[in-house]
Amino acid sequence: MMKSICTRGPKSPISFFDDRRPTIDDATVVHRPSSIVHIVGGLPPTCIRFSLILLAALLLVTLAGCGGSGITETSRTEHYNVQLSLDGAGFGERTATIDVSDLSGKPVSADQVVLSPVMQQMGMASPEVTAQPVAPGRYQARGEFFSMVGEWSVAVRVSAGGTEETASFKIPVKG
Ligand SMILES: [Cu+2]
Repeated sequence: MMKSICTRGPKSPISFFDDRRPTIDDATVVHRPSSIVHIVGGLPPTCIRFSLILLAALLLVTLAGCGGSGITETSRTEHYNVQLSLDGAGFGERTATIDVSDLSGKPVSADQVVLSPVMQQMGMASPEVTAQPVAPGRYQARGEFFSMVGEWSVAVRVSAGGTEETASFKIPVKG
């Protein structure tokens, strides 16, 4: 992509991106003080813009691909809106933040909020974790919720005023 848009004559600084063998001309380009600014400075403006967009896109893909990015999902039960935020949907220890509000948006102070990760296709389950209150309507739990790549479902059981409601979340785990 880069090549088709950016390629000009063989002596242009763009020859960086060519995969042909280096020539003397290329060598002089390569051996110039090669700061990013220097390289980018030699490109036509459309190329610079395109390169920056490409760079940003690559960064996003990289972040999303390694399970390092967070996930936030919401789910409604009979009386509550429940939001589950995970700092990542991969293996290892994760932090889950659960926000519980009533249908008018007021934070719910629950007696207990329990997180229960299950992988239904395989009949697998991770240990349940009781979340601790950290702010009005907000609960937090840490644990190794996921141990396998695939679709997990996380049930969040909210107990308040003697009744219990369960919010379900589908979490794609990438490992
Ligand atoms: Cu499994």
